[in-house]
Amino acid sequence: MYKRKALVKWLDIPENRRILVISDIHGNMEYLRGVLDMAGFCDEDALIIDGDFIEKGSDSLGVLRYVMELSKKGNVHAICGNCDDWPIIFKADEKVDEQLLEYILRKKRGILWEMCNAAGMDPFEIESFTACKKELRRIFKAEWDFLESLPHAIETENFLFAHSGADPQKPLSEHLIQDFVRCDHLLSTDRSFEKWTVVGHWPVMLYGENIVCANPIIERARKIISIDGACVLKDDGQLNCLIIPHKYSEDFSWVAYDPFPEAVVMDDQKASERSYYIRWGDSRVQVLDRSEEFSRCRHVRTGYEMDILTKYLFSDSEFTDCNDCTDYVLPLKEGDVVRVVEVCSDRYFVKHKGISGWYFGELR
Ligand SMILES: [Mn+2]
Repeated sequence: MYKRKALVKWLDIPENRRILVISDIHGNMEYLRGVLDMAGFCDEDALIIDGDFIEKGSDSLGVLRYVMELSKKGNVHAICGNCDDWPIIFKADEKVDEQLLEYILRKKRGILWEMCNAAGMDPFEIESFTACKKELRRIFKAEWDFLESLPHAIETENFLFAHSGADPQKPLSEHLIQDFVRCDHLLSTDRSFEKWTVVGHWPVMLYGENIVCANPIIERARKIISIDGACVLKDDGQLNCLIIPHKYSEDFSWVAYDPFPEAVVMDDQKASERSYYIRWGDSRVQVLDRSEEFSRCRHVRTGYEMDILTKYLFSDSEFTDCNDCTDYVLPLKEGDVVRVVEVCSDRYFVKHKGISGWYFGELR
């Protein structure tokens, strides 16, 4: 499905314009508006939407239309991610259509689910998705045309923007779509680039073994900037916006949006000496002692023991998967400003400068 030739667009950005880069919005309008606001986005900026702006969240259609609206002014440029490549369904046969309908009914969200509902169709009443998709193609012509027109990478003098990566051994003109949208954990590969390569796709906290950090990772030696803060995907995720002062600058900064309330730390706290981050895909735990608020659990693969919020356990069984979690106790000083993700009876789960962890003191 991704073995087609990719579309690479050369972009002339006027000098002295800021370049803002956001990736993996995943249908979350609140985070998108929030981060644009924080960045002070205006018509004088160039804005790159680095793929995966729809799907997974609850407002794919809203975000798609908002990005389309922004794109009309000529300074906003969206790129196709693996979650935006839906026009491919019009090349699929009836067998695939059946699987698509199953997918829609199972997820109960995403662009197709939302389009069906917006068109007044009850997805559960659909008999043939083959007929349905033809209807959707007709009703949402502008949206489909826009998705179909998206490039898979944008190149400038010093930058390459692509959803997940690129192959430095290959000329850009020979890249397939999969080279740009399906390059998982780029930072774990040995790739390095001549031009700054800005990607999303792989939530940045997944590069951490023991500590959960949602901030962009800038690897100067390899010229890779990885910015996916896992908005929608992780409860404590954030939407990052990379700020490049102008097209020849390497003086990068960023802002991040999440909706968590701010509070001020009242007691000093030392970092825990050890910690672990249990994440999706490797989250099987054995529950050793279950109680109402927290349960003592052993991570099956590593044997690491920690307390996990009982509501983060996916089932009542002794062996279960769980939501992403960590036992890291943050180093904090009185007066530090934190963002409060979870309020518990004797502790808080907070974020401090993008890093998630526990705080056992008082907040004001
Ligand atoms: Mn992706």
